Amino acid sequence: MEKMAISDKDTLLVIDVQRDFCAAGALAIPDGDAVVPIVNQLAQHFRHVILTQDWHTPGHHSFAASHVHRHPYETIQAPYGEQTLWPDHCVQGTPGADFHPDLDIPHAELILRKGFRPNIDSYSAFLENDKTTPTGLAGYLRERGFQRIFLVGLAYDYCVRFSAVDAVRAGFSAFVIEDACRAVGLPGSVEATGQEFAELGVKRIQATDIQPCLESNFSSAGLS
Ligand code: VGL
Ligand code: ZN
Repeated sequence: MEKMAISDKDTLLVIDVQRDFCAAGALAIPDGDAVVPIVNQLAQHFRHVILTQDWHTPGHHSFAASHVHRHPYETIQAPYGEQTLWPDHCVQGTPGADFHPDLDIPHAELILRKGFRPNIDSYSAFLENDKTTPTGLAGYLRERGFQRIFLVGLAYDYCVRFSAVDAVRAGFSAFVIEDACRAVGLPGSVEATGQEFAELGVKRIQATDIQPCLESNFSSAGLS
């Protein structure tokens, strides 16, 4: 495919590149750390970058330990529908909730926190898992005039998936840069992600499909 030139109307949405999703983290995603250099490099080609941060209260409803006789990766019926249970992770203000120490995107313009309501999880950067509570991101993106959203980060089959799908539903074009993502990989989760992307028109691309921006390094000091 012809390389895609990135414009001022595009934004890179970096999903949950946090310690707890990387090696030795509480919810370590296989090979999760591998996205960091790829994301750092990609971010050089985008003037506009947004980071998301999974940001749970202690004892969050999505934690298996918050429910009696429940184990991580089981599914429960929440008032808003099915909810997978996870190990305690990304608790507000803890080291595990920090961004990966090697993530290097000083020009990121917004850090959007999600999953901070004790009784609702939020995989998507747009809508919480009840599918109705907005995070405000769609309004932010619209107000700033962004049209195309490029997604990278963790995890491909959860937060990247739900964010990409909701981006399209909110009227944006969504491009998931697949080699800049890694998956949790629960049974069927990656296959379901590909299927849903195809159904909804989320496009799947590779980092090499992005036209390198030759004119400037956006993270360098002095950029207006
Ligand atoms: C995520 C499970 C629980 C993710 C967040 O970032 O994909 N997955 N919380
Ligand atoms: Zn979470």
